[in-house]
Amino acid sequence: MQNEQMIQAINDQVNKEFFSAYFYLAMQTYFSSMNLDGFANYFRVQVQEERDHALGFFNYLNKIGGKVTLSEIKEPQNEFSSPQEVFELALKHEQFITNSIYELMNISREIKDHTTEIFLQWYITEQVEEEENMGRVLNKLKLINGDGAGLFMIDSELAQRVYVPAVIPGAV
Ligand code: OFO
Repeated sequence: MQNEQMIQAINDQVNKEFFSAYFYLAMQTYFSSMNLDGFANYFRVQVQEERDHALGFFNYLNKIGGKVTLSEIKEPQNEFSSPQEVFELALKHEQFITNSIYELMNISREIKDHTTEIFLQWYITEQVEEEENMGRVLNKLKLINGDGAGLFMIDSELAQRVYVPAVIPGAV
């Protein structure tokens, strides 16, 4: 696979995934500053997952002989007004990433790059989970509507999240 459009799109995706890690790191910092350690843990794990996603694209591009070009990672939003706002932004960002991966899939189909198409399947499945996870927490935050006791219950739940390294077929 040496299609320039595909290589460029995967390079862009490496940047987007590292930006995701950066964005979620800002969210982790916000929750740490509020002493909501469970929420901070949730985003700590999310940052690690995004790094895995980025390196998955990076490794895949290396493996197929495409040139990796690292570009500047833009500054993320660093100030947030509430936990609900954070999860609204996180869900919106995951929807953006899903669309971006769909676009990669569209390119691979157009150019009949079956190898990349198979590689992208893992990400497509992963995005269902990513949106679901963000959406689930967002719905709970809407339900408690700023109630302190409810917030601490969600915080305890999110403290349980554990990082499991991603094994991405085709990227190891
Ligand atoms: Fe949060 O998603 Fe990466 O790919």
